[in-house]
Amino acid sequence: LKSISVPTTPFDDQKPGTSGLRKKVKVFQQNHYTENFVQSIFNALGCKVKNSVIVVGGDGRYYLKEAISHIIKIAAANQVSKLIIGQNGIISTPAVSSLIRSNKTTGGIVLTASHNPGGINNDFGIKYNCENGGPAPDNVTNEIFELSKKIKEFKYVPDLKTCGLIETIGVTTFKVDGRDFVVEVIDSVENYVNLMKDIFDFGKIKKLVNQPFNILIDSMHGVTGRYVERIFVEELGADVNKNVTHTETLEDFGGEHPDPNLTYAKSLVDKVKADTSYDLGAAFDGDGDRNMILGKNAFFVTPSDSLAVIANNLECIPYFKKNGVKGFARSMPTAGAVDRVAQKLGKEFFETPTGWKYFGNLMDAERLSLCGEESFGTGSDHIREKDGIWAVLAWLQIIEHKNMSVEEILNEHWCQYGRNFFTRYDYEECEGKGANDMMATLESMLTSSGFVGREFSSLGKTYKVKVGDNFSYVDPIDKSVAKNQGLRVLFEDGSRLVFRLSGTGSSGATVRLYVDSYEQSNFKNDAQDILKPLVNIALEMSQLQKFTGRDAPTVIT
Ligand code: VG1
Ligand code: CO
Repeated sequence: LKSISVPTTPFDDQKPGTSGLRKKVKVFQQNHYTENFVQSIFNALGCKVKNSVIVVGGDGRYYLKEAISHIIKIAAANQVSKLIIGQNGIISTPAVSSLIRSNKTTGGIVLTASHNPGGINNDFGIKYNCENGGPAPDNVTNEIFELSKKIKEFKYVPDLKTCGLIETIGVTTFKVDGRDFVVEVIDSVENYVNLMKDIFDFGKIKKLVNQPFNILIDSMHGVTGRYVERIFVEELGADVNKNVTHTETLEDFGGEHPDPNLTYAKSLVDKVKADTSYDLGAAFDGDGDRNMILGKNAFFVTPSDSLAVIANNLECIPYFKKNGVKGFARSMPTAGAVDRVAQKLGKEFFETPTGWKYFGNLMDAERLSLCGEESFGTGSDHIREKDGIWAVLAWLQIIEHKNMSVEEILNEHWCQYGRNFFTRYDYEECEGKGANDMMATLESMLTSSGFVGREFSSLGKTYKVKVGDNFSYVDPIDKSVAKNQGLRVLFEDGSRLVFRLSGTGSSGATVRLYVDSYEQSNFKNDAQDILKPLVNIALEMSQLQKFTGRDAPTVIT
């Protein structure tokens, strides 16, 4: 086979966001759009591409196969020596991370738009992960963007037949320009299942699941279906009819948002509420890196609390017994429950910008073992992505060890540490200008003299401003700086308001408002009630309704 060079013209909108390039499928389907971006990734890798090995996999959404076909033909022409591809192109995001690490590959290409809807009218995404298994850091994604704006040609092997190539497990070798080019199609789950067996005590979890401790695991028609069937049903003995649901991966996720929260995973919430025999409910997003944990009666565990509880109970998980526990971290908008655990256990603690890529350096430097985000992300240094199934297994291991219910574990935790009440309001797909103007106006107010010390009141509660800023982060390892990571208002009693614009949306602007406060009593109160005064203050301070025209959020978590 012979490679050719195809002349092309650049697109100006290929800037990767919080987690890769995410756009509507129809954008990726434009002539040369996908090819340009993939070639820009290889151009950014430079001399690392020749003889490289790259993992390729995605969450099963619409356009996956076409994208992989382009990737194969472009990789072959760029002298990549081998692609490791999941059967039918399917690999969860955490499993890609694991495969990169266990095969010591050059990197991986993850094809997902995560929790965004799929299908011909919805979203697709391409993300590059580096040799540590984590999302490429800002300097790499910036380089990819710069190159994408200047691209003049991409390399391609038009005659390489990709039809049927990734359907069966096995190795195919092609001769391209006189060199060997290998496509290895692998079982999507095996490597990941083995990793989980190394981390957890499956024997004990199996005993719990057969006790019977009744679980309901919802894959939301995303990529995790096959992982759930293999791990929970085959390995841990769960009942395929009673304990798992929506395990068939669909190109459009059944027409829903594959996002595990109280709004989009409502069918799980309703089922666990209606059937009180369920002791734990869990759901994952499209690509399998997010998780939601529910207890009996759909008792909701906030991701910020989930992280803190796992941090407080790591000793019952064999992986941490063996490797020890280094530091903890959370993203800035995540509520500070884990901070208190870190303090009590004498562990180093880090507060990073939103997005998993900021945890990788700390893990590689062996300063971080466990981290999480308020957006239903939890994970550890076993890989370099957040990991939904891992989080559920961690919870089951803890429940087995403590012999307590989910709610009892939370109550015990709050009694010991106090409770961080947290909520996030999302205003999805606002008009861009209004959202940007709101942020700019708010920023100038927050950073003006006289803002610190100002008092804001609502519903009989008054809060005094301690800090107002735009969060920036200096990576402790490589000293790189990430600026403009979210507007923060910190009050003297420890309560916080955070405003950010999403970096994963594919159209318009999504405003995220994060609100949290810390209480040492009234643990059983409803978070929405407790936080109402702060929410009112946030809306007033930002003039959100005036700028965006929205009088209510699209999602509350
Ligand atoms: C969102 C979340 C962030 C998460 C990111 C990727 O980003 O807020 O915490 O890391 O999605 O998650 P943003 O910029 O839209 O707020 V996923 O599950 O894509 O991998
Ligand atoms: Co995801």
